[in-house]
Amino acid sequence: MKMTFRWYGEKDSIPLSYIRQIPGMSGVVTAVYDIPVGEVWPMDRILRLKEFCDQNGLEMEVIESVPVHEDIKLGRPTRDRYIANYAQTIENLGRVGVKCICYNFMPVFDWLRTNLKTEAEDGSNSLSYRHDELMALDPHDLHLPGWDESYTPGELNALLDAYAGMTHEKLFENLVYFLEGIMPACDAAGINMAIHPDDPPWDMFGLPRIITCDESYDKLFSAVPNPHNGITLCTGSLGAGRDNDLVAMAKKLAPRSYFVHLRQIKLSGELDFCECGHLTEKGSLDMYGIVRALVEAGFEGYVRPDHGRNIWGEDGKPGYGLYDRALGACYLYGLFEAVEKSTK
Ligand code: CS2
Ligand code: MN
Repeated sequence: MKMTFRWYGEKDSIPLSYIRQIPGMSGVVTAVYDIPVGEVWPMDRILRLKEFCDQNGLEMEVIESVPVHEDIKLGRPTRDRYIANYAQTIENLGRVGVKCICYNFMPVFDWLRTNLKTEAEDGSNSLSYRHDELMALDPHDLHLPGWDESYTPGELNALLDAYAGMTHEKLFENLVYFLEGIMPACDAAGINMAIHPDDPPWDMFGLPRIITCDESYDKLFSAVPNPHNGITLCTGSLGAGRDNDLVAMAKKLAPRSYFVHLRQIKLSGELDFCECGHLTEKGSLDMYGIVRALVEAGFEGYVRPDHGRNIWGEDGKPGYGLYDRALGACYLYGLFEAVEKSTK
């Protein structure tokens, strides 16, 4: 296992010099953030990022994310150009030693929450989701904190219209088309693709979501068996799905899990949840059981603590402050050490 930490590049308020001081850190998970989605990441930008990491003694073997252009998800004729660009970015990243690329295939929106600062009894705060509140929102006029607000209202409406009639089957076919298009570049570069599950793992505003449960992965691997077609096992995303048994999934999916996001959530009601500290006793997910299942199944990929709370007066980027993720990293590192030593 290699423990990593997400770093939002030069604009991140958390310096790499702090990240390297977190015990057990092998590297950071980062990205080039200011190239428009769909365009090739130029070599000089990638090298600059890599140089920052090198200077701070941190590896840059995982990229999160190289975003997928909506035209690819929609299956528009323009997708071939974007897929070729994506393949070129893979080639460029391979040249600097990147081994794994995290991406997602959610239409229009990435993760969705209804409150970014839900107060807990101990005075900390974190992200939470209330299904009734989300359903009351109008996707055409959405003002949700945290989600990608780079669309203008006009663009957003046009995009939502373009998805009208999109089915799960069609979206899945478009994912397969994309993967088949980039697998040769992954083979050549030695890079594993790691699809992030949908968060939360159910349809949103009538938009289909297709990476939500165990069967999604059976379908994914049988459609594209190439071993470079892998996954990011995100416990907090999948864990909101009440039928998902994360310990069983970790065991089964370990060989294709090149990247693992360990995020803890506390479930309530039928679909609601609140993110919380990483410890097993703090939430609904058995972190110890998940780590044990991964280790026993021979997992050797990258791990990072996913989404921390705001603690100690920090007012961090939602889910991505320093303190609680650092605590999470140490706790998770300890779980891995104990399980690895006891299973030898
Ligand atoms: C991440 C996702 O912050 C998060 O919730 O787990 O945003 C993730 O980076 C993307 O979905 C992966 O493409
Ligand atoms: Mn995640």
